[in-house]
Amino acid sequence: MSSNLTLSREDIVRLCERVEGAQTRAYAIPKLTDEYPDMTIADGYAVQSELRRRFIAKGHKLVGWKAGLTSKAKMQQMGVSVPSIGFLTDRMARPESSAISTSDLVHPRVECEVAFVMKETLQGPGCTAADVLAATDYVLPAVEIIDSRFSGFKFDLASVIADNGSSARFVGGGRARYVEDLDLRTLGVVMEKNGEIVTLGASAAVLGHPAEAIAMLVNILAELGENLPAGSFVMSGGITEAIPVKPGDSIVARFQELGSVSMRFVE
Ligand code: OOG
Ligand code: MG
Repeated sequence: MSSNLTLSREDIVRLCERVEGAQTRAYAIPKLTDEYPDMTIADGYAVQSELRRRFIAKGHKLVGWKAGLTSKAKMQQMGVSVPSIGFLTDRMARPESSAISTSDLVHPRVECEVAFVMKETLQGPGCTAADVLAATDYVLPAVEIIDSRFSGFKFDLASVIADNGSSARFVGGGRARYVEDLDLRTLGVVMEKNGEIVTLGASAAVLGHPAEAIAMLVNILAELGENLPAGSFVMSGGITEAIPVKPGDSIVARFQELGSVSMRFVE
């Protein structure tokens, strides 16, 4: 990845500070490519890695990773064509059935995902879906609350990656299951907002099989010089499009075989 870097070290630090400000103080910023039109995906990951280092230096704990833009619905919604990854910290986790504040978010949206908890460390390149399934302790249903910090949802892949894939909050819940007891390609999911179905899908929407998305994530991590440690919590990517939420909304995501995950949003 480093071969396609166009940003200097000073630019990377500058953009990291810009993204960190938008994330921690919840304000929208223009997409980074307005100022750096030649920004590459490698540049995006350089900014994201700098952000990860800063959060860890401030005491945030890395709990796992997420794959993003792994379904056609999401790629179309976001106008991009390649998947991406982002990191997850303990500060982003919220308990099931809790009230989630929106005052510290910019444009919150919710999406249904299958989450994996790993029992063995995985190292790319060359990681396959079979390797992922063999290294998985269990899977559980999750809702990711993404929050693009870019104004007017105008962005491109390099900017989204620098913004850590819009990662903001996540909620795991439902019923944990062993992968050998499920067919992960055919799980139906339904998302309800305030009691009405707002979107639905099937887990095959994620690269044909959610384990494929985790394999892709492990192979991107290898390019960043990282592995996927045992014990990691990993989200495999939105199965459905992301649905906007505001204070007063309540969300229930119902997953076939995995139970449901719920939360409500407050000021
Ligand atoms: C990028 C985040 C993508 C997913 O699951 O596809 C993502 C965005 O839509 O802002 O988390
Ligand atoms: Mg997601």
